[in-house]
Amino acid sequence: MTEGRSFRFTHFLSRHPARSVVDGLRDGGGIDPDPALFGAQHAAYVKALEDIGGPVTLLPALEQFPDSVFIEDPAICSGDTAIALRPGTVSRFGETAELRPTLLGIFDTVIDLPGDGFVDGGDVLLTDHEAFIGLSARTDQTGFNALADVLNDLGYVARKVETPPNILHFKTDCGLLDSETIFSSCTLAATDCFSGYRVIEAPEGEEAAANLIRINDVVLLSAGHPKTEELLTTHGYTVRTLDTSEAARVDGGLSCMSLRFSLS
Ligand code: CIR
Repeated sequence: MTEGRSFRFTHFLSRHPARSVVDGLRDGGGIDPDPALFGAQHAAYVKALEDIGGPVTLLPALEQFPDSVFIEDPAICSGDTAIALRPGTVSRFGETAELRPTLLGIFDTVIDLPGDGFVDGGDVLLTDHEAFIGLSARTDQTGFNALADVLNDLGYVARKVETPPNILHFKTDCGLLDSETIFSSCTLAATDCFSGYRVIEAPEGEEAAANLIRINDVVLLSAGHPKTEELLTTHGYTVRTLDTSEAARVDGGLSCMSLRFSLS
């Protein structure tokens, strides 16, 4: 049963932000996140996952990895399978090894990304039958080839996308709304990478809203995007907003802070 597998989830994995998140990677400098406020926003995020989805396995902070709260990047999950990835930036290389034992305890199958290419989970958007994989500063062609093969065996056809420059991850600028519909920044949508899908574009000035996540019957949206909230509500989606100001200070958003899956 693959219908709806891209947004119907029963379980979640998340990792508490470390105090070292103040050293998290970010484009162009910018002020540090406040670890206490980040912790509070993360707790609200976890609560929302529990409310609309199900149990969240909350892993402890990893102080040696400032960006480890962004647990989406070292792995991909689909059904009873997890794929342990190779993140494409040196300070995050070790996150996969930290996460792997947890994956082994949850999933029937854990596949290590074959070869020596790099993929960040933030560059992969799964629909029910396709996998959009964005080449980026973190995800390379070798990684794409390896992941495409693995995902093919799980019933996904891979689509390669050239993520426009200045966009960190493919999913920085898009999110799934339902099996046929993708919410995207105008910049990403203009590449025509979503042909075959209905696309709803982020209103002008609200591009950061694009990193939303659909979980069961609810769309989680970053707070502070009133035009997007109204647009999505008008389209019939049930929207819940969450404050992600501290994640945004280190280039993170809603999708990066959990792995979402459905166990049989
Ligand atoms: C990084 O640059 O790796 C982190 N500061 C942000 C990662 C955000 N992850 C994501 O969009 N999937």
